[in-house]
Amino acid sequence: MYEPRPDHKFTFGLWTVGNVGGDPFGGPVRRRLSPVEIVALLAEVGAYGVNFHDNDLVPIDASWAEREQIVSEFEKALDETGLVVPMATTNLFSHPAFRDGAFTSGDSSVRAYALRKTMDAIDLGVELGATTYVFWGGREGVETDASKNPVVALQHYREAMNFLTGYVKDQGYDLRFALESKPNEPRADIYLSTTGSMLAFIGTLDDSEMVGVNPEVAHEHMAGLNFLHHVAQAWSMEKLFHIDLNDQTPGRYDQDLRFGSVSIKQAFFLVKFLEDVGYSGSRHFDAHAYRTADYDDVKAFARGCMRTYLILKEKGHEFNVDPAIQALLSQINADDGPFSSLVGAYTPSGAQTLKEFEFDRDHLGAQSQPYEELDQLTIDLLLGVR
Ligand code: GLT
Ligand code: MN
Ligand code: MN
Repeated sequence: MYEPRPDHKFTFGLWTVGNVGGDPFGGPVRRRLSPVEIVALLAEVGAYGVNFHDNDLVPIDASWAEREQIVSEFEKALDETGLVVPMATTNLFSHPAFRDGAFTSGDSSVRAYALRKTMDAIDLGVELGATTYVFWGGREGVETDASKNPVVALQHYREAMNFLTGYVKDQGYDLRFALESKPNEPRADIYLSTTGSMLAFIGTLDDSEMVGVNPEVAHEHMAGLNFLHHVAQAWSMEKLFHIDLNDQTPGRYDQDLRFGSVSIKQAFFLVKFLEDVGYSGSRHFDAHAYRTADYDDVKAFARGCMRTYLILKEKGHEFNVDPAIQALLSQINADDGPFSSLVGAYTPSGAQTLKEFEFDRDHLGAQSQPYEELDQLTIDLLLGVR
């Protein structure tokens, strides 16, 4: 019942199950797997697709001949397993050249190299089938605001996006961009720190119809924000092009934990939302296993991400057909008041009616809602006692 299938669109990055368990206080604890080995691992656990940064697949110093060899071996592994590549992205954060930003660097040579690296990586992603291209600007930020004018930095960011949508159109690629925000880490402060900031920024781009967002659970949680609300805003603006699922305790370092392993209730409402609205894109798990894991446990981690999603999907269905929950929701959302037709679109007569009406605010303030009862029913359902 909770077995992953291709139509569930579960994907992982090469960097996720391939994470070798290093952290700022200790080195790798797992052997580095080759991209072909990672494809085999993902096929074994039942994933649909695999995503990558350019340098997860092709080392930054590889020759063209080496690139061609790597790509052909990777394609063979994809053919043999049936895995697909729905998304690709660029590593614009590891090399010291990007230590003070890539697209927002004050140095036009760094910005030029970032564009060149991204064009090459877009070519690579498209060659392997990607139709979504993620931009996570991990180094696009500051430690001190003495260093840069944030208006100028954002203008450079905008120019880079405009340049790159121009490139994609010129090449005739079927590719959309998905911008991913994060409040901090690795920079002290990263520009465009929330999904809402990204949505506003997209509206200022030349080819804004080609650009949406890739919200990540952990990144809104790090900022102590409600992830579902950001996803819902993106969805309502038709900008939810991709999503990164994982988990995170608010206020801590970037944990990238197994999906649903910390915030079950938030994960439940997120999955229910994605399923209820009919989101049809990838469910990408941008997470990694604990440092204590070996590769058997990494498989348990990957299976766990997908299993929890499918359990929560089932719970969402149960919520939608639960008679007691639905009766409460009908009661809560019933709007039989005389104003329901008046408060939508502005009309002069509607405005006049509102201005003349004697509102009984004490009566309005005396209306209570059974949200405690509703929430406890939700908890009972999630804990499996309904
Ligand atoms: C990195 C980051 C993620 C991004 C990846 C794409 S790389 O792991 O923490 O949130 O989605 O660049
Ligand atoms: Mn993250
Ligand atoms: Mn991510």
